[in-house]
Amino acid sequence: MNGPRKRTAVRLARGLVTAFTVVMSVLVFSAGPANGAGAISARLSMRTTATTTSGVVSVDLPMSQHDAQGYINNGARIEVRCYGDDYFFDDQLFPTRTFTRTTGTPPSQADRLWADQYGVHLFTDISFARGAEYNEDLAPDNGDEVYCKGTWIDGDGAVLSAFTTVARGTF
Ligand SMILES: [Ca+2]
Ligand SMILES: [Ca+2]
Ligand SMILES: [Ca+2]
Repeated sequence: MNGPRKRTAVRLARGLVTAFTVVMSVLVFSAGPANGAGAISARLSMRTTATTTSGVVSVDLPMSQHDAQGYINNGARIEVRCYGDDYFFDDQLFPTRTFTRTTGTPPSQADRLWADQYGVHLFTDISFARGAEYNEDLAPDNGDEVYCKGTWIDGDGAVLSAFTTVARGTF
């Protein structure tokens, strides 16, 4: 190989090394925590039949599907607590429910914790007999006010929480 062509080849090789280094840097950066959980939202809808009251709670954390699946695989969980809204003290209506990657495996359809292109999602339908746990004000003509809190705890212990709005009815 003569002089100029050899220098061109060396420049090309250096260029390839530089390009490879840049790509590796981007990959390492995107694998870090910068793109993880930063926001959380929670919603509640109450449904009643003559005999049953159920609280349908959903919790969402927007992030990439890659991060969402990574968090779930590494032990992230979502805890759901529901409260009766009162003037002085909002008592918790039933023990804390915890949802993990094993939640919602068949045959359960009522509880699902999953990752998709929009982030991490929880859906759960928590039912009790009507007049039982969700009946937080006991006088016969007292309606009930229920809200829930969704708490995200990732595998490293980082916590994010969100409250739902208050649902009102005779639960
Ligand atoms: Ca109340
Ligand atoms: Ca109450
Ligand atoms: Ca009541």
